[in-house]
Amino acid sequence: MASRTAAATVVVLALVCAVQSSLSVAAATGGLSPDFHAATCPALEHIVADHVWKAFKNDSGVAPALIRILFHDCFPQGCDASVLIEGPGTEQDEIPNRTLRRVALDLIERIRATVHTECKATVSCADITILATRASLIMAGGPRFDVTLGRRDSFFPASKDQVGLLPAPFHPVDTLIKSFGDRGLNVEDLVSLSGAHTFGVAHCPAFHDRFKDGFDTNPAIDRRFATMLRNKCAKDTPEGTLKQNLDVRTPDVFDNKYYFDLIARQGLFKSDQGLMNHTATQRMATRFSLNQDAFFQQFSKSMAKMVNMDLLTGDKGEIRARCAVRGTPPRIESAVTNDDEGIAADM
Ligand code: HEM
Ligand SMILES: *[C@@H]1O[C@H](CO)[C@@H](O)[C@H](O)[C@H]1NC(C)=O
Ligand SMILES: *[C@@H]1O[C@H](CO)[C@@H](O)[C@H](O)[C@H]1NC(C)=O
Ligand SMILES: CC(=O)N[C@H]1CO[C@H](CO)[C@@H](O)[C@@H]1O
Repeated sequence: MASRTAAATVVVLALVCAVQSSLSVAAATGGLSPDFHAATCPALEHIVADHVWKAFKNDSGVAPALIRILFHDCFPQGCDASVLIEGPGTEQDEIPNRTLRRVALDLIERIRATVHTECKATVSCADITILATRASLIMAGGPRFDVTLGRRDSFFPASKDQVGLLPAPFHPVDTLIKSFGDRGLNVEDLVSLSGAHTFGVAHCPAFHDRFKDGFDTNPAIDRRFATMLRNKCAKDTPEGTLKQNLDVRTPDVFDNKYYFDLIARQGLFKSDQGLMNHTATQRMATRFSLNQDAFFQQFSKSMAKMVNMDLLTGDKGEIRARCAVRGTPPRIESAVTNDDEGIAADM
């Protein structure tokens, strides 16, 4: 009898331990897991891959467009699809978001529609944005990064102040290190994630500081490159309509040529070129120019980190019915605050 009780106690203890350790794993990853949707939406990754491949075949620019949208989603208030909300007073209304590309925003919404038809509203726009970005990155030649799933969408766009946290192209490296640091991203993350400027485009207003009042000397820009940019942007009317490739060597491929550009002083933004001109970043940027595997490895690590910034999980936030349209948080008087999105649903 006593031994049966003891055995039962052992079993109970073992169960408690098992539950506790799975709880602490869940807590460590915020309740996310790689197979979060496996039972409720087994075809998810197929649906994503299918849509992304069609879009990529039509316009490979959808890959850089997606990863920039993801960065702009995650950095201000976390990866919660807040950047996808449209209308006055949203993030898309703020200057840094005015050049997010329609072709990628529409793709995300098309995927959302198919997924919700096949699986009901079980997958958030935030998870879809990440899966679509990952698929397109591989199509463009880039590395695969690990993702855990189960994010929820925000009820609210990020505030103007939060969007203001996004780094600017004219920022010196010290400022970039500080702004990434404030968001839990380190110097390795800054140097590798900036490598996303190895594909995609920019518009003249984003880089005319590099040649407007004489050629930039801090850090110095290649004179022929600067002359080319100045002549090109002289024809930019109406302002902001001309496009310039971020990577002059292989503009559409995700590779390490961006770091070659920096060595040749042909980084487009001050924020790019600065990485080759600051003691905290120069060695790593040089290493990435010499070793694409090293770049890809760090990039994957840093992406996996970025997509886990400040998530809404569990019953916080919502699964948005349309990515561009915010829902209405449940009305619970005591819990209604403006600065803690999702809390109402948490009650
Ligand atoms: C380090 C700080 C960063 C600054 C200052 C910065 C700034 C910018 C600016 C000004 C543009 C051009 C906007 C335009 O004129 O159209 C741009 C484009 C782009 N950025 Fe960044 N960015 C940064 C980091 C990142 C990160 C972390 C990623 C992704 C991991 C990223 C991915 C891209 C891509 C792919 C484009 C091209 C988008 C397209 O072709 O539609 N950037 N960035
Ligand atoms: C194909 O790409 C072009 C250029 O981005 C875009 O305007 C068009 O809507 C795309 N078509 C489809 C079917 O995605
Ligand atoms: C940065 O550039 C300036 C001039 O262009 C140069 O004198 C300085 O040594 C560079 N610093 C680093 C760390 O590369
Ligand atoms: C892609 C996109 O929707 N961009 C929007 C950014 O903000 C401007 C100004 O509000 C809108 O006109 C654009 O539609």
